[in-house]
Amino acid sequence: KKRIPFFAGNWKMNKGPSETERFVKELATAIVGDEAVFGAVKANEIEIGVFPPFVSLERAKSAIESANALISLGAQNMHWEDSGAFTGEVSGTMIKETGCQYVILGHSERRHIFGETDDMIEMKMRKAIALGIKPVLCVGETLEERDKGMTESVVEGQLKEAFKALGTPQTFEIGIVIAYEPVWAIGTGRKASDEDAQRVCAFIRSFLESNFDSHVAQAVRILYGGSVKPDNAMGLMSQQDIDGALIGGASLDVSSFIGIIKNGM
Ligand code: G2H
Repeated sequence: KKRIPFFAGNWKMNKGPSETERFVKELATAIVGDEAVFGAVKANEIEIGVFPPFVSLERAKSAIESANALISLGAQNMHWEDSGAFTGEVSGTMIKETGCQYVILGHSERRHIFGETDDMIEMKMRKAIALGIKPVLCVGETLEERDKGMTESVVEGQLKEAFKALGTPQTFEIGIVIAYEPVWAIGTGRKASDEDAQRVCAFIRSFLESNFDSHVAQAVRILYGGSVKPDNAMGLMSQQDIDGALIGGASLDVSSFIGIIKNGM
């Protein structure tokens, strides 16, 4: 695979500033302490990223800098406007100022618990790209949709909506990442089989090929997310079209996060 595998830890609503600082230090030490992992990160053969809650981003940034750690940073969400009367929201310009290179958009918990619509996600996609923040766009079907054989049509619909106004292949040069997260596999311990995950990720790549071009299809990294653990990372990561993992629960602990990276790289 020519694409650089990305191991992204989505912390969800876990770790405030102090815990974040401790964790990032510990993670940096673990990365440096493992020759294979450190060598690969330094050579730009793998990428490791963390996605803390908003209030912990700044602390994460300074801990990453002071440890000189090669860890990418992202937020878990953002608003599509720069500022204004949007109580409780945080803008893309703000997360950019705190040092985020990435932002997760359209995570299923945002879609299902907080009612985020395809339209909102599309506006966030456009804003993130305009600001130079790389979106990690999440797509995936529910169990009901899967049982009805609708996986591909649901995923295709979500992709179509998210990329609606992003018509040209050049848009992708920023480094858009797509994460396939079957909703029924998230935090449930029920990972999709390697073959199922591969099939949908290949479908996503073919969507990129037919809607943009083959260069985009070959360049975009597609991650799998949903109950990734150290013992299932190898099988997933050896699939042709899976270029990394979006890891929730198992990214909260340094040894399991490193375990996934080591087994998956
Ligand atoms: C899916 C994933 C991270 P978990 O949401 O985005 O979480 O690994 O806990 O299933």
